[in-house]
Amino acid sequence: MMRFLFCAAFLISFMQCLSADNSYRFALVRELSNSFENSLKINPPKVPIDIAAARQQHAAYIELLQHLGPTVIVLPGDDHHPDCNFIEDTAIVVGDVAVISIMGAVERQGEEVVIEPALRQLGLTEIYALKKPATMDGGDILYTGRHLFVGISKRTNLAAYEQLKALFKGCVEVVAIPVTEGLHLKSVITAFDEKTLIVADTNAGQTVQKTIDAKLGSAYRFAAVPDSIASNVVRISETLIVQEGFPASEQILQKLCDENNIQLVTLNMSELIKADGALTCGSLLIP
Ligand code: CIR
Repeated sequence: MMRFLFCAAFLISFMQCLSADNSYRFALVRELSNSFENSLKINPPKVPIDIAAARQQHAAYIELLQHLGPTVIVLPGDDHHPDCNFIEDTAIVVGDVAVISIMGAVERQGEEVVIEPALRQLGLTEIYALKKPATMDGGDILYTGRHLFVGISKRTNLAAYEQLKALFKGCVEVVAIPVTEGLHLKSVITAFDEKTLIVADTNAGQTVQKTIDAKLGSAYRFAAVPDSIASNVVRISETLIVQEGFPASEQILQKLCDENNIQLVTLNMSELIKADGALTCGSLLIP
């Protein structure tokens, strides 16, 4: 039985404060739906999605995660939910605590049903459910190890922020960040490490960076990349996964990796990008 957030703050206050290292025990992923071509899209792609290529790219992503250490659990796809492979949006896992989303797009609501039992099977016991009127997509939640940023976007609302703030009180500072353009907070910013964020050098990215600086002083260093899509990276242990095909951004990220002894690996996700998917959205990483 999942706990609802209104009674959760008391329970969680017994937990130890949360720390982030970049290793993960598990990665939950989900097969592409047979209806993936009907996935939600901000703009229709100029060239339609090549479904066979999308499947190959998705498979390569899963193979890379396996190679980097986490045990990967592949949940079956759901033909009623064309976006189901974007599993990041269905929940967040911070330390030992999971929160199941009420996703901001009604078309996607229901994808989360299989997530709670899957997390339980992996041994998680602190699993909470957001309560209406909150809506949240995991793509709006960025945990840096020091702060939990909550993008307030078309998909994630202030009620979700308030509930997360109550849940994590005393464990981690929860910070609201307005997202003025694009889909999610993590469409323009992700973490390289606890102190360094990778941000898109675009209006939306600069606005987010200014908000973080205004709220937290100089708590973070920023590495700005010219391509929005390249600001969404996945860091697992000593490896950084970045999008293939964005050389100017890759050069900046390669330098950052070299300075920190991190291996950079590229993945071509062109067909998933057409459905507004980035790199983080394909997995739910469990520390
Ligand atoms: C959607 O619009 O919900 C999907 N087509 C894309 C979701 C991408 N999710 C993410 O980056 N976290």
